[in-house]
Amino acid sequence: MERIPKQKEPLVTHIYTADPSAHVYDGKIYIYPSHDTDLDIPSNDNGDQYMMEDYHILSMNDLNSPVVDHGIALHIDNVPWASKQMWAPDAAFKNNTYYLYFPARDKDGIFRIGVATSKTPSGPFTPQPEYIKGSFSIDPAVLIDDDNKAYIYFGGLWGGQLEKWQTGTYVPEPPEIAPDKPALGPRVAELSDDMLSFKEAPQEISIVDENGNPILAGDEERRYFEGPWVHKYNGYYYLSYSTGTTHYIVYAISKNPKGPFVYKGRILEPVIGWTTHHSIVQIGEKWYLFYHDCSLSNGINHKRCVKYAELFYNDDGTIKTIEPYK
Ligand code: FUB
Repeated sequence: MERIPKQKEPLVTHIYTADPSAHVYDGKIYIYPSHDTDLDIPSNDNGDQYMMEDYHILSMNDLNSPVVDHGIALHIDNVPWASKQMWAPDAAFKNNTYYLYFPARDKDGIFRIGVATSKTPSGPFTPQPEYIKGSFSIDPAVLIDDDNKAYIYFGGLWGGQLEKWQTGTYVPEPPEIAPDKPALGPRVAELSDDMLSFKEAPQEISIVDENGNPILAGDEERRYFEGPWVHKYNGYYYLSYSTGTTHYIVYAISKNPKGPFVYKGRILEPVIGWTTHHSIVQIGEKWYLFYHDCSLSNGINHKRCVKYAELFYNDDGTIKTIEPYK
């Protein structure tokens, strides 16, 4: 299925897509989204309605070209350790190889992160037989830094199970975090040179306000919920993420890939649907936000569509907030 893309319109309409991770490889734009199912499942806070089974990779020669759907790049039936829910993926290129990082529940129902490889950016991808040792929770995003070190960021609350890992091991019913305590942060780990394992134990990222005080769990307009993405601009690392319950994409910056990150502001106002999830990519001289909403299904939370919009910086490096429907 092909169409001419237009800003703020669904990139494709023949399948439901979400959680877009956009990259430029060999001068072409590749989008690694979740592939939402067309099943009628009631929504709950555990995310049981997000029953995705495979990934389709989309590409465009440029933003004025038709979108190509490359078909199934990886199916859960071929991932030995996974049982269900192939959630938001990301891709990376290193060692002459393309890597697809993806979360799924293991056979015990615990979210883990797997990796699959391909010689081409559109796949198909061959999964490693086991999930990445020491991985947990959801929403992997990989940054390859200018010195060629690779970092994986991940973590998501509620259905994403991040609260269950506060002690470093899985606790099925963890105590609630009080609103006046620091919010949980996403996790980061440097990846091994072969990109298939963690080089170190993941560490929690601290997100602080302009005075250096941690963003608190009760500060739902700014606290981390899920969907981390890190890009670099003018020597700063920009960590952007979803605030979940308040439905914003916000960002914080740092001089260090592991933080602490200082909260700066909003990138995207709420979209139609509960979740909001994005990536930020430079294409030529311009910057773009890829995101999703539920407009294609008239608001059904687990039937989403990927869109994009140009992203603008102010002179001081802050990002102008995008209104999705203006
Ligand atoms: O697509 C399933 C989940 O919904 C993702 O992992 C979250 O980021 C949210 O978009």
